[in-house]
Amino acid sequence: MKFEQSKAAFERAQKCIPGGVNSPVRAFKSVGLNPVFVKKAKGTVITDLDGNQYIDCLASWGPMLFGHAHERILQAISEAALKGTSFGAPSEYETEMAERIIRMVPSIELVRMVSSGTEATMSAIRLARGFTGRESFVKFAGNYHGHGDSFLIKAGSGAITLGIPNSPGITKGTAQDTLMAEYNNLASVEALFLEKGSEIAAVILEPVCGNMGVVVPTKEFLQGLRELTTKYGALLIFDEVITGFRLAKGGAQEYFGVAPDLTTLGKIIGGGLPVGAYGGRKEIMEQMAPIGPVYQAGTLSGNPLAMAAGIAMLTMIEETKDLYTELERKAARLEEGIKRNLEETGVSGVVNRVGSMMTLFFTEAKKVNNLDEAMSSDTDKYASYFKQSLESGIYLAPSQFECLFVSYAHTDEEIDQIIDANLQALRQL
Ligand code: KE4
Repeated sequence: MKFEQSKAAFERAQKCIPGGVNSPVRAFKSVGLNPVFVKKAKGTVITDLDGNQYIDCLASWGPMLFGHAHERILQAISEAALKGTSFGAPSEYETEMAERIIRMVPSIELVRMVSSGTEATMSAIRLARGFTGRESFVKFAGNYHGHGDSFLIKAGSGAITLGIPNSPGITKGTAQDTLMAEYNNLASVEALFLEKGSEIAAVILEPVCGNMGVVVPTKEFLQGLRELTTKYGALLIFDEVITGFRLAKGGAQEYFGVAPDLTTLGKIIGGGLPVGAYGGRKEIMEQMAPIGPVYQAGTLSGNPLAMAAGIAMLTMIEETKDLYTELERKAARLEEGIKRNLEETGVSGVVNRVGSMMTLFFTEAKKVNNLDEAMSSDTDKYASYFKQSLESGIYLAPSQFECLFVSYAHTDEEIDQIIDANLQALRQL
């Protein structure tokens, strides 16, 4: 494959954008390559500036549940655009979107739209603090909840990928209110509550981790967090920016049968346009201005184009009766193929999967259930694997600590192509 056009585009971008990218993990730094610049994407196929084509396994980090540029989404956006692109005034698009989210996620009784997952999680923590009158909250090492100040402590995703889990610029005052626990280790949370229970406003987590790579919660872990937070009067917040509508219509909370007090959403609900949302129990959400004292606002919150795309996406989710069985079938086929390849080549690896999100960890460890075990992975090996996969026309996450996403649009033939490319890439290691 040739990458001349992307290389030139990257050089040009670096002259006017820090690192040439608007989000660090896109820079391909941890895989030691120049990023490919995308010319277009349709269905499961991405085409870069040099005309190289890839089967997409990144889904724009999650939103593309039905593949890129789906005609239903494009139609909805273009129809909405003809009526205006932003009003700064209420529109029924927002109400329709809110009604769908409430119908599909039973724990959500009221929901507020924002423009990114970061805004959703920042607002949810502020709300939890306002509702409880407490200042601290618990997060888990390796979880990523966007780039809000209080979250960039032992954060996952691009933060661990680039080796900056604790970002400069976060004040001591902010950091002291962020209490850190270990994922899948209920005792580490219990210890915090025993010591500071009356100060803890909330526990926030990815109900299935995507940002240290896929790490699956034990049932007892989620159930235990539900009981602990109820016991101490803290709120349980599920950050479902990745898992929302991906693992089930009602997200991870439906998949595992544990209901949080607040839920944050993003990615899929925007159909690729900038959207986030947070919602939950009425008595909590009614603390939000203008009816309550907790403030949050946004010029483009509930933007009509983003709402139209989201409504089309959620409508397709509700209409597609075999969506989750097909996602499960295709992803299981891929997982089995990768595990067969690991066996055949003798490469050490762990595959973690829930539904259509999975990660192949290049580790000698027998399991990956928390950040320490995820960090035992050989990132140089992942970089070689990524490069070989790209050359074979498979577009993966440019980081060991992210997900591979299967979409409803992937055909069985494409799944088999991904398995074949995986075998070639493992053989090169
Ligand atoms: P955004 O602000 O990027 O829309 O959402 C932040 C966020 C919040 N919560 C979870 C569980 C998330 O995964 C994210 C964002 N995910 C990363 C990739 N895993 C976004 C990719 C990027 O940073 O470019």
